[in-house]
Amino acid sequence: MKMNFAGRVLDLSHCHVMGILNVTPDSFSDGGRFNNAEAALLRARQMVSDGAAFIDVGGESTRPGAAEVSTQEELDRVCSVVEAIKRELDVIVSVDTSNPVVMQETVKVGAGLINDVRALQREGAPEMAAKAGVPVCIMHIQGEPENMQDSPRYRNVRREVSSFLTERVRVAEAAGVLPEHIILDPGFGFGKTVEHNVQLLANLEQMRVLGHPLLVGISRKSMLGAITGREVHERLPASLAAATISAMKGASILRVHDVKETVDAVKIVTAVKEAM
Ligand code: 7PJ
Repeated sequence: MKMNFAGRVLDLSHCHVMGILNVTPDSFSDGGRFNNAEAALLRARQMVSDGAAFIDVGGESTRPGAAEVSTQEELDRVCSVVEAIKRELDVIVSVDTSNPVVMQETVKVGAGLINDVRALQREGAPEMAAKAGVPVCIMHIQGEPENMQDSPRYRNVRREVSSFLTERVRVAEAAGVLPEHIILDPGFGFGKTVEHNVQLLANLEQMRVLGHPLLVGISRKSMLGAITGREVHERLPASLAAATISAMKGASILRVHDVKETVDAVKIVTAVKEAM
């Protein structure tokens, strides 16, 4: 299961770690400390030396209730950082965006993966993802980031997440996205209660029947806080447990804040899986 990320080929039958690099002024778990290119590069360098295969650069906060950001603002936050990372580091740069203009401009400067938490639902996004010619992560979301946690509701969360993703894959492919460029993500915390999230994690292996590699983003999320009673900066053990479960159940990419620790957990999973 190999995938080509703008020239860098990765075997997604093994699990890889994606480090989160927020370049928003208000990112909740790194406090927006990395909002200039130099500081962002410093953080990226550390994550690469800790073993990250991807750096996910995000210029739009998608936490519940966050304000919308203009195209120009998002471009200003993200482009120079993507460019700087590509110039200096040997890593795949992923860009966390739903904006087709940001997709286009960041791929031009070297981004190798489009990570869209809105599953290419914005006008022109499927066509732009196709034109960009790089892999794309399609994530499940119920509602919009602004209102998604108001009252998440499902009759059968597993079935509804799967059918949403199947439909978005159909739309992406109809616009010209290659099937071998599609990664899927159940979207932990995006329009889901704690119970919904636990259901999805418990049955993650079932999502592999959709036939695409899986990406999981669960690091420090509120469901882990709800279960353990821990504040966001005390969620490393819970995050590692969730990462380990995800990797055991077949996730190909783990999107995390704590790269070094997660890389160790993944090494254990990979060794155990090879002996199974
Ligand atoms: C995710 C993401 C996720 C993907 C965020 C946070 C919220 N992208 N971007 N999957 N979450 N693909 O990190 O807590 O779960 S932002």
